[in-house]
Amino acid sequence: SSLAQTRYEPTWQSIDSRPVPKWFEDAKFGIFIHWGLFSVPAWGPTERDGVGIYDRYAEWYWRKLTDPNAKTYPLFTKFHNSVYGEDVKYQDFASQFKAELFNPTEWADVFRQSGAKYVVLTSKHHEGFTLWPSAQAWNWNVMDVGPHRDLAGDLIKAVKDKGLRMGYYYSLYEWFNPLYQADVNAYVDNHMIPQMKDLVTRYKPDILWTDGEWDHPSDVWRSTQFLSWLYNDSPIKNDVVINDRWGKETRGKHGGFFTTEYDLVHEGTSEGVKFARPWEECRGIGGSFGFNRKENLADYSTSKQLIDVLIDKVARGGNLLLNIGPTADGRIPVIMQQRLKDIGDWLSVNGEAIYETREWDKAPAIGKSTTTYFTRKGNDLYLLCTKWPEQPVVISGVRKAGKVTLLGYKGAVTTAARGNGLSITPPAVSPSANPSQYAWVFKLEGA
Ligand code: FUL
Repeated sequence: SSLAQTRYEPTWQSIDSRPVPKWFEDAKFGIFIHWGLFSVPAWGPTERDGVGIYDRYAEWYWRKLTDPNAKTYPLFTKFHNSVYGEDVKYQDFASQFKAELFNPTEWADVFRQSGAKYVVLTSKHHEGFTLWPSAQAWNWNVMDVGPHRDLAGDLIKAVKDKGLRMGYYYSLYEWFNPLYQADVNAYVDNHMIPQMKDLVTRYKPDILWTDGEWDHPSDVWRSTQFLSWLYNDSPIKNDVVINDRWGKETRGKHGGFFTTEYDLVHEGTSEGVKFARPWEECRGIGGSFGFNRKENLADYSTSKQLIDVLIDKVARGGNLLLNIGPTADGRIPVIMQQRLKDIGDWLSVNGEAIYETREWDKAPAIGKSTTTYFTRKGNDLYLLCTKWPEQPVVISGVRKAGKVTLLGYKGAVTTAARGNGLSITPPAVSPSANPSQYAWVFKLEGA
């Protein structure tokens, strides 16, 4: 292919010239998995404690427990000392991370039934503990301690066997690695780059989702050198997708797709921002990425809210990477499975309005109170209603359409020309014939 003939230089200009492989923009919905030693205490403050978004991340347990300057330090020390005792160190959690109930095939089934097209697993979070047998993380990986099993390798195999794409989250920085603290260049050369190359060559992931980039500029991380290898010489050079977290100056500027997180881009919000590249929003079902046992049902989004978020992101041209936090013993919390199942059931009827679609450039601006969204695919336009329309919906800019249908419903849908637009009259659907309880999609063929 023409992709294979291009040689990329270790500069952002060259790296940025590679288009994001189309499969990623077509996929629209993925599952993020935060799993690691933080899944053992599985604890952090919640919205009810009055803390901001980043302070609800239970995967930050180690850092928050050891940083007296952190706002939430008193909460973490109180919890830790009373539950585990002052003498228990975070490192001691490694022997309690056993994943004894982990069944990768069952997980992959849950993902497939959710309608997600890709999965991203934390191969190594900021704690530095690896979910694969990394030679660079001696005695600090899943084979040497804890489960004594290659979690990252077993999962990618099961997920790919079901026909889904899979990739890895990888944190460039590590909170407490002595090498990182003593000599960042040695860390990058002898630890970080070899680890990333090992992940790529060993498992051939479809995505490399880096993070922890903010601690140094990309030249310290040698990001463009690594990426030119990835794009030119690695076994995944044609299909691999990367994000934008490759140095303190790169987010929203360089790399592959752009990332938002609970609608934040660093400290700013993504509201109203038009991105120059494909992008992906990530967030949890609750307020944390790592499993947080302090959360209760009120902290979790409902299936309705999650489907609304998916529609909102896709209508804006983005993807949704929805996070789950498995337990240390290897289970996906049942309430999370239930949310994924509801999304999957909705997608099994309405997925054609999501997958492989693009933003409709004539769509009215999306705001907080929007309940009618649009996507397009080929000659077809989709109208996605997050509230059942009691009145006819007028789509301005569309004069006529061929067949108009309500997805999942057999009856006819009445349309009429109205000014410079087309009005769609929602049919009188009996509750038992209603294709959804969450969101409804009208398909306008040849619009
Ligand atoms: C952030 C990390 O610090 C969080 O823990 C989480 O992994 C999120 C996806 O990225 O920047």
